[in-house]
Amino acid sequence: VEDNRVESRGALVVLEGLDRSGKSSQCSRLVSFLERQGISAELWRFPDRSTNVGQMISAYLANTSQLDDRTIHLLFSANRWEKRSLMETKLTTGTTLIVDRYSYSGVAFSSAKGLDLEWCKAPEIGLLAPDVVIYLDISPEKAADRGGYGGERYEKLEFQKKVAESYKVLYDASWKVVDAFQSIEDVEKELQDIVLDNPITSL
Ligand code: DGP
Ligand code: NA
Ligand code: NA
Repeated sequence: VEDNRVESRGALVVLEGLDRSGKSSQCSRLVSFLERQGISAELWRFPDRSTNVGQMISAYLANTSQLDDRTIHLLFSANRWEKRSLMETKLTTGTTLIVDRYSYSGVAFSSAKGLDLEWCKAPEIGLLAPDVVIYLDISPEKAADRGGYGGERYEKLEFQKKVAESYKVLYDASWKVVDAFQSIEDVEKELQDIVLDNPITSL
């Protein structure tokens, strides 16, 4: 049997949302689903704590190091930049990337601290543009009720409220918004439909 599939690039699919919106588990479910469909897919996440820059970010989030707001902003951005070329290689060789947080987190979390929005966006310019942005929508109160805030720096209701406001400012009509307060299975199904509806990952 001849394999007639055209060698095509993968899609860059980004999931965004508040802490405890369910992003991480939905990202892994989505990758498994795509693999079952015969689509080459990988789960990526930012911050990628495995690099030297990522370890600085991790220490900052754990409150074991203190950094100036602009300094940590640029480190988060650098963490995406250091992965850019590998990301591009994966996409051009046909692997779809499901990415748990990206530039929107960078801008939403830092502007929630009061940093200027345009200043926050600047270091993100030139990173690869997502094909699909999915926002897992949950109110800060409901996310907090889920429990399991791990005690990292940003995992506090008052701050998450500000992040939610920042995401509203960043929102644009191309985003797919999914109600993250549904059952895990319902969210999962919506994500599958969104990704299969995209021209790059459609079968
Ligand atoms: P996570 O590993 O997805 O739980 O992310 C760790 C925390 O860091 C989480 O509270 C979200 C936040 N975060 C993720 N990306 C960025 C970023 O680029 N900038 C800032 N300031 N915070 C970020
Ligand atoms: Na977190
Ligand atoms: Na992340």
